[in-house]
Amino acid sequence: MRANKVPTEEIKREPAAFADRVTSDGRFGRAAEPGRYRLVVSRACPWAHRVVMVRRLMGLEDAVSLAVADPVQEIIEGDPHWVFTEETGSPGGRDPVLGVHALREAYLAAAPGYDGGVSVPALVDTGTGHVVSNDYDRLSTDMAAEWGPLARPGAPDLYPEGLREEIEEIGEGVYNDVNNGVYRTGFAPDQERYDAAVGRLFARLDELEERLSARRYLVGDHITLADVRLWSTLLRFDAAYHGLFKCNVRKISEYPALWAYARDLFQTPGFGDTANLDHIRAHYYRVMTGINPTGVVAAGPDPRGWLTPHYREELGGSPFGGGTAPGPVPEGEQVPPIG
Ligand SMILES: N[C@@H](CCC(=O)N[C@@H](CS)C(=O)NCC(=O)O)C(=O)O
Repeated sequence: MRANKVPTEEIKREPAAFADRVTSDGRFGRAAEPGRYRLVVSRACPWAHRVVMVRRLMGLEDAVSLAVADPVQEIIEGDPHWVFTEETGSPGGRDPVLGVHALREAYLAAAPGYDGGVSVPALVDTGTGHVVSNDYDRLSTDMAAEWGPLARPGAPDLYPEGLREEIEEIGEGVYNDVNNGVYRTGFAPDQERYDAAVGRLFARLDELEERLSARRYLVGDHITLADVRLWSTLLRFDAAYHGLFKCNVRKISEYPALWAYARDLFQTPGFGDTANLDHIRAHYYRVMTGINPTGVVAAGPDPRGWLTPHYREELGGSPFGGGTAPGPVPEGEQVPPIG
């Protein structure tokens, strides 16, 4: 998909080009030595956001550092590219640790001549400057389940062994119809494919609405990866997908249970304190000129709705199970508060 081109075919996603696995014991080749890896993200990107949330929920901030790209990609050789800029906190327009302006430099360092997509999230080895993984799903599950010894005391079990099957089963429908469904809807090349995608999206949201009417979290009775995966799309829905992607049968704020669930998580440490709605709006509306040629950014909705009471405690469950909430967001990683 090229965000700045008018879509002519259905969106296709390729397998991740770099998929080295990093675990605390290094059993797949790379060990998660503290300070060795840098996670490059955009606050706008829902796939990167999952890894940002897992990193924070697990307390891996000291183990793996964070580089935040400008939400508005720069056009380099005709394609939008993630870059570091002064405006978004990178002095001289370079990431201070990796020394690069464009993320693609780390891709090219790892694979000279590489001409595939350059995406976030990307895990970069600070020793070599090489990207080692842009596999967002593996990065989030591995950080949740394989970085244990580096995690904070009280970190939740986001991927409990006994619930993995259910998490993956829910995740498949959420991925196809919601996470990727909003992109299939927004980049539909014709009416027929739009109708199919938008129909599946709202059928799945209706089903999730019912499920979440009776239970606080998607699987089990505390936060799991299933919630992280769904929430990153819910956060962006009314601000970007509803208007720009024509996902406008309903807003999330018109679904009583889904909206209360989304607010509950927003107000839980690890979720809302990693959310930047300005970056989200700027990225989607300004970069996706194939479907928004003027690049004009929509103003709404009023973000203060995220802070209203949700009353979801009444359903039972507790966000961190036997664990505890993460502490304050580290200096330099704060997002602008709402309101
Ligand atoms: N690369 C992954 C997902 C990550 C992703 O799509 N990231 C977007 C931002 S939300 C990106 O970096 N796109 C730039 C590109 O692929 O050229 C996939 O397609 O499965």
